[in-house]
Amino acid sequence: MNYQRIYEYRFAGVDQCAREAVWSVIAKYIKKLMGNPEIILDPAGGRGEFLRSLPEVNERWMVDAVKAIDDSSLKGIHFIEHDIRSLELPASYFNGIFVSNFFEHLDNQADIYDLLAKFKDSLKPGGVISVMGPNFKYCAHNYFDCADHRTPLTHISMEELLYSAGYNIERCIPRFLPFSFRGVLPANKFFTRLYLALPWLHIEAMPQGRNAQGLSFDDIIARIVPDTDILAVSIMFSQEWPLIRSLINRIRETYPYLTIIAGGEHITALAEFSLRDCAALDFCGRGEGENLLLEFISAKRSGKDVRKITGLCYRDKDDIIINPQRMPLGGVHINVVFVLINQCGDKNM
Ligand code: B12
Repeated sequence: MNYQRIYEYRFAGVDQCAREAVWSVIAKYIKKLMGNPEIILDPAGGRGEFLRSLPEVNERWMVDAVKAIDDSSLKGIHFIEHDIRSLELPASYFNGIFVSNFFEHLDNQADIYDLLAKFKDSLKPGGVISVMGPNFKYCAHNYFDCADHRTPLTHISMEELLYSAGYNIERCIPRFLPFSFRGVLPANKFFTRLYLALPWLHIEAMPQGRNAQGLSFDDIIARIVPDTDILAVSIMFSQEWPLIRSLINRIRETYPYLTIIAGGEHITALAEFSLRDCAALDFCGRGEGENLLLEFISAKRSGKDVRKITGLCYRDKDDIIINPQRMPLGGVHINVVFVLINQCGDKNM
């Protein structure tokens, strides 16, 4: 297949300057999502729009079977003209790999899996892969309008492939951008920035096809006052645990020294499991939290030992210690309900 002529035909009406302007916004957004990696590989770089938008990155590696741009545009980028599938990559080397619009071109899922496993070996421990591409779930009617698209992929099948190749899924955005460069909407830097800045347009997707609407993780984290020392998380329903676990992990990355304590019905039922399942979680509080949390905060703030607090669960090396549960508070619940009703009444009047 003559890819050169395919792309010439496909992008005939697309202004390359507008394309690059849009990429400059997307690239910075993605780099931040990936945790600002220092050494990045783009294994199917095309015209290099992603890496060329990130001159501040220490080391930029780009691979492509066809060299589509001249040497002067590739300044500062380590370019290798090769089919990525047969190229030997350095082991444990990259902090980040960004794969854009590539996997759908491979023959089948097995080939994608092999490549993902190969990328995993070339990532440093803690490295991040970010995969972007057309989502068959949302553009099935024109997915195969591209003559070089072979394998249908959705955000869910991509998650399965990534997970089976040994990655943990931190974040999935099923509709990252609403348009393609030859779609009906204009490829415009201003619209792209606006879209990415409006979190309520995004849907946070979780493993196994679950979606979570509302504030994105970034926006929740941005609302944490930077000098916070204790963060209390409430988890009522167990089906929310995978989402909240990812959020707690993300909060921990941003605030490594924050004390994180969780409570609620899920935690009361599964405190040990939750502590084992989420290394970023420091403490769990079982049962009613009113007095437990007060005792916990005052002990922490006055430098006292929190381990004796009734209802608290914590790690002790490899063990999880579950303190006895607290007695219920009794009448307080009635008062709480009464106050809530009053507040609702005031609001509605
Ligand atoms: C009201 C309620 C609902 C309402 C929720 C309305 C809302 N959004 O607030 C509705 C009807 C929508 C609902 C639906 C469901 N519910 Co319901 N629901 C309840 C119920 C009866 C009361 C929850 C409540 O508000 N309690 C009052 C508050 C103040 O208590 P609390 O949240 O537990 O918090 C206290 C402690 O847990 C602790 N605490 C809380 N957070 C924190 C944080 C920290 C750091 C600490 C230290 C302590 C702490 O202190 C608080 C004060 O004492 C509970 C049963 C119960 N008795 O608790 C079930 C319960 C929460 N529901 C349950 C279930 C299963 C469901 C459904 C899945 C049912 C279904 N099959 O559809 C759905 C799920 C809905 C969803 N969004 O996903 C289960 C959850 C079990 C689990 N492990 O997941 C419960 C526990 C009932 C049960 N025993 O089966 N539910």
